Amino acid sequence: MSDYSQSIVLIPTLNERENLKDLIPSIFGLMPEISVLVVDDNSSDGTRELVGFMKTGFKNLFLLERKNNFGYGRSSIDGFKWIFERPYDNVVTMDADFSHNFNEVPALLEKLKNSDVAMGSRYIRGGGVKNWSFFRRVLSRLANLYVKIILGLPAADATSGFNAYRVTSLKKINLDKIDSNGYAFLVELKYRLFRAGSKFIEHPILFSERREGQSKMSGKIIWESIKLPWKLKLFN
Ligand SMILES: Nc1nc2c(ncn2[C@@H]2O[C@H](COP(=O)(O)OP(=O)(O)O)[C@@H](O)[C@H]2O)c(=O)[nH]1
Ligand SMILES: [Mg+2]
Repeated sequence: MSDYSQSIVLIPTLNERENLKDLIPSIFGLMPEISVLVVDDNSSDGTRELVGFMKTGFKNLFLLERKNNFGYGRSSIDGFKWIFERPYDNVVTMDADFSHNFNEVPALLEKLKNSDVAMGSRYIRGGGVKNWSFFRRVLSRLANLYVKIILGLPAADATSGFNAYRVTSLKKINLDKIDSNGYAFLVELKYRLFRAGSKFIEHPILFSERREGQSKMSGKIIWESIKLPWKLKLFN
């Protein structure tokens, strides 16, 4: 049995009550010693109230309530900073909507023993995508091809958000320099980690369409991803 007490799962949320009510007990059911940090951006569906209520039953469940400057990337950064102040060695980032299979968290943490960043990847052997719309499949493939050509990152799936990081490697980069927020945030974070000398490993994951609620994907998020690789290449 692995010891998960030094590991924490970071879940950014925006209106994910219906998913979290099943996801949180599932994570603790699989890894009772692990911690979970939900970073919520003013959800209006009772996500915070649910987590507040569940905290009474799960002593390693934490809630970071953000008040302004909303976004996936900024929530992740605030979550990392919260984690830096506490005695954790490993962070796993995942979505709340069951697109990322919590059963893979132990495998990602296992791979982190031989790396600094273990990336969940849909686009290596054994990985894949299930029940996703044609539009989202094409968009995801194009985004990865585009990033690969411009930045040359050693990652088949640079926009994946299901990853394990060593806290020491995250501490080496200046998180305050990152200002991208959607998918671009994931690319920028990996790029900066790579440039700081982090060792990457990929782990195959099967990504599936969200269970409940709505995607927050938008034209603004896509546009930001188109600009980002050039910004990183030309100005960093
Ligand atoms: N804190 C926070 N979380 C967000 C925000 N936008 C999306 N999320 C969360 O990030 C994860 C992925 O978002 P999702 O809408 O599923 O994007 P998709 O999978 O690309 O369609 C989910 O857990 C969302 O609740 C945001 O602005 N703030
Ligand atoms: Mg999703």
